[in-house]
Amino acid sequence: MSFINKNINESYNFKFLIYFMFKQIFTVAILITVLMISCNNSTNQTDQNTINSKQEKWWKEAVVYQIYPRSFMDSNGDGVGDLKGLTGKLDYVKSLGIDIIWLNPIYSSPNADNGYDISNYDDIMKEFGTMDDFNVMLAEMHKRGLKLVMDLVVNHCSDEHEWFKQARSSRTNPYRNYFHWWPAEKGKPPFRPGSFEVDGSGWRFDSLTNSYYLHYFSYKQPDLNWENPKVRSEIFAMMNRWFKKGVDGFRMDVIPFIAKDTTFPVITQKELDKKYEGRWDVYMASGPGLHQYLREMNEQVLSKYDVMTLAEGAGTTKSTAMLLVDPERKELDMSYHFDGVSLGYVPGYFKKMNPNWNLVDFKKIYSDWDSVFAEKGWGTIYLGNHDQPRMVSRWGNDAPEYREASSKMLTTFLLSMRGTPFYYYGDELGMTNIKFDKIEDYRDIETLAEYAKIKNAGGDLKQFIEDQKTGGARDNGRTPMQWNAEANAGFTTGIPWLKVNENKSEINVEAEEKNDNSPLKYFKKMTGLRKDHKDVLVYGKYTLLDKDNPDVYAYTREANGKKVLVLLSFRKNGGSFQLDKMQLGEEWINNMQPLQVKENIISLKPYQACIVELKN
Ligand code: TEU
Ligand code: CA
Repeated sequence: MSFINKNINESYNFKFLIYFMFKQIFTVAILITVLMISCNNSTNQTDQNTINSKQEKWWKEAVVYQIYPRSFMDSNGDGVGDLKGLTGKLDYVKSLGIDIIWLNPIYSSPNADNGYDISNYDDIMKEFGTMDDFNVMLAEMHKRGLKLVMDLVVNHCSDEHEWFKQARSSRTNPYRNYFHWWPAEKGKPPFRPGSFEVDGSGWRFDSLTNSYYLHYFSYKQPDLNWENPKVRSEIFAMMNRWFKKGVDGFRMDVIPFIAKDTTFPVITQKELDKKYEGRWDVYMASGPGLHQYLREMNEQVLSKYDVMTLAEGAGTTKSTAMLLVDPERKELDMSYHFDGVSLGYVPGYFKKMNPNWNLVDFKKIYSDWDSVFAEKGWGTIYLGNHDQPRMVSRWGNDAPEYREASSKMLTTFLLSMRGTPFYYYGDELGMTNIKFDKIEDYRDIETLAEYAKIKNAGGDLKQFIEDQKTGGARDNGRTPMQWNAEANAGFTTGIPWLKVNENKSEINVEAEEKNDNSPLKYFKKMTGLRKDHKDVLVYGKYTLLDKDNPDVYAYTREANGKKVLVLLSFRKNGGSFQLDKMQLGEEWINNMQPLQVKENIISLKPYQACIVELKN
């Protein structure tokens, strides 16, 4: 019995031992598994976090092509570009390798400021066509996989908009409060600048109701009162209507200007200098309501669609830009700054460009802005648009021997930086400033107003005309697209609304399609490269190298163990770059082969640009 018992006991003990061992192993295994899962989870969590903050989005990977519709293609010979004309050119646009078209305003407008003065947000400008033309155009874009971003101009409308006609009719009209008024019995309103006005004032006296109204731009562009909830809901409803039609986003004109201090305090120059670096655009914008308005907009409109939004960042700075685009704040997606395009102006003159602008400062601006969005948010990059002269004339060199090289170099820059590139129509051809010799050739309200100001002050008008040739005159960037070498560059059979550049005989789509070395072909290569290497060229980390080099802009982009060196000569004397321990690998692109390397020094030819892989 005992034996049996013993046996039983022993066998019991043995079984227990086995059971115990298994249990231990099992527990340890479970513990390890649990630990592993939790570890894994936490790495997943961090990965998730970094992915979240750098979340991939179609609008981050896109190249945006900006079209100034007035100047792209005229279909009916009235000298003004139109929607039908544009629709007919969509195969060309698609062939560029771009993804999104941003169209300047095409809504009904009396055109005091070429569509930035809207008289009806729900209709198409007569000169541009009809709503049917719009529907066809949008369908044709979508058919080709192109998205459409419209311009949203809601800081102001036109004085010919029904809202303003009503508002000005009497002080008790229900629309009165859609705008900002200053009753004349209170005396003159405190100074606010009005761009595009010869007297420089942002207030205009309206005798009908013995009041002044506010207009940050011309008197034909009265500012809307965003403090009025009715204004906000009208605008949100209008945006919803356009999104329901299928548009893919909005570029928001001077959006920080919608919120301002409407007690209109007097500000001294000293205060302006001290608190706002002397910048009116900062002082007049980004008022307390701004982020509330944008969050409402996001909630009531933007969050309902997969769309892209871009703040034209007038009045924002590096420290306030993130407030607009931090994804967690649920406002907008991207913004664009003016620091880059404001560089090099001679103080005290209207957009007079210093020909010896400083490349070191240029690099610092773009590098600092890259770091603003390094962890979250997303930036943009551009060198030209409808408010700027042509990029090759301003930042490159439009002399015949350097024009092609320097425009390719600038294209390399724009398409190899982090941030969504905004590329202006015609820059792919290397189109240049038109450099008008007489004021009669200009059409732009801004240039005409500045000219009149100088004339009234008895200033140097000749000098002004000279300065506008390289500096800022906006019409330099608005001349008709150069399709071929024929009369009016194939843009119109009539008289173009703005003169066509004489250099159309060499600089045009037809000629550049035939030439494998043209800026046009180069642009297509660059859009392809950005797509093929989106990990590095879109999302990759950016690092500035050799920051004090006065001639060369050098940086690396890297991701997932891959790293490239971007070298850009911004000067007609070329420039050099010290490789140190860097080992060059495969060349991705080069606007002027070969790359000269001797004893670890790369010598760049004038305006040479290349992207080359680094082995270490
Ligand atoms: O421009 C905004 C702006 O800040 C302008 O003052 C711009 O800096 C100016 O054109 C530079 O000379 C936007 C539009 O892009 C512009 O075309 C409009 O004229 C303006 O708003 C008013 O809507
Ligand atoms: Ca037309």
